[in-house]
Amino acid sequence: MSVPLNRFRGALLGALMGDCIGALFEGESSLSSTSVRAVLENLDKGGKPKVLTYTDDTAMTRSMVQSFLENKEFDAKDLADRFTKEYFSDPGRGYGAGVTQVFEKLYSGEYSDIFTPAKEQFNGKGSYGNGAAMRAMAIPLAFPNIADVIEYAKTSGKLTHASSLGYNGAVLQALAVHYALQGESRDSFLSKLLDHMDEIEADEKSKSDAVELELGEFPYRKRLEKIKEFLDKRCVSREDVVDQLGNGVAALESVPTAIYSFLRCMDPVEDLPKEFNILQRTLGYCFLLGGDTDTIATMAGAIAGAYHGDVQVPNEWKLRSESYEDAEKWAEELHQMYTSR
Ligand code: 8NA
Ligand code: MG
Ligand code: MG
Ligand code: MG
Repeated sequence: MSVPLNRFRGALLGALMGDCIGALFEGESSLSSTSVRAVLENLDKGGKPKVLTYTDDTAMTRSMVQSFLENKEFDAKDLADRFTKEYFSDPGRGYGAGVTQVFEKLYSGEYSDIFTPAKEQFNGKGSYGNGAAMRAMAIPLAFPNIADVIEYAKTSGKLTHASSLGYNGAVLQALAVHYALQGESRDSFLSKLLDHMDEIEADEKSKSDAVELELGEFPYRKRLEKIKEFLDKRCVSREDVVDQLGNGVAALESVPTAIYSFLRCMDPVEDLPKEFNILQRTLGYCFLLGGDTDTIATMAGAIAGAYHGDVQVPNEWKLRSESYEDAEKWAEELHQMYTSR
């Protein structure tokens, strides 16, 4: 399957802009559309751009990309080493409150199994945060085979997120980027994700983790069904989206929201400038939802960028995103690697 280079550039730049710009709004519970518009319009003003720094989302994605490009294959030990090294060289990127303990344990050298520190998180329950999902986009850009995408998303997720809610969120995000790269139509995109989650959430651990958290079985599939229901309605308020899909740091509260934002924003959105293209609209919509804006926007930006390509990347937004040159260079290298497989 040949995928054009512009989709790789779109995915990496979409994710980067979502993180860098989204970090300006992160943690705000109720954002007025006027204040979001004011910030976004300011980005377009030109002049000497103030660079917006990326956060943990991009820092971890960068480690994934560099590992794949250097090793030309998936290597979990190398990923664990890179995450740890990156965290200790630049700890101020806004990492989740729990995950830093994983890096400290890996750094200590006292663990012979690289997956054990993640298993010890949250009294042995493992993290269900969105930290595994926020970086998972790197996998479908390096590995075209769907079975590889699923396996590597799960395994790389388990390095930090041992709860199935955490790593299954990473699998879902990786699959969404995979199908967006293929340019799958809106309906078949969602039904493919539903079919996958039906299988992925059927194992005993997925079932018992979800039940223990009082979510019932197949929590991701249920949210994808809610997305379908929302898309079939003419008008769904952002309050309902936040209420039913979420906007929080849990993977279940953010990965489906990112997928919905991508699909929803193929149609016009009120409260955003009419001249916005679909990628800008998708990112803007994620910001308007509030909550974990950088992470939801980085995930939606990866999916929308993979789908629409870099023609929709606004230059002013790109120029303000830290290290966008790396994203452009890596897009070419990943594209070459992907195409040669
Ligand atoms: P994590 O593994 O520490 O999980 C994130 C948070 O989720 C934890 O700190 C807990 O509050 C909660 N959590 C996860 N699992 C459990 C559990 N089993 N029981 C109870 N609570 C749980 O880190 P992560 O890598 O998943 O975090 C990613 C998020 O952190 C991203 O949104 C990222 O942007 C960053 N973040 C930073 C800030 C900030 O202001 N610096 C704010 C929010 C999020
Ligand atoms: Mg972040
Ligand atoms: Mg942050
Ligand atoms: Mg975040």
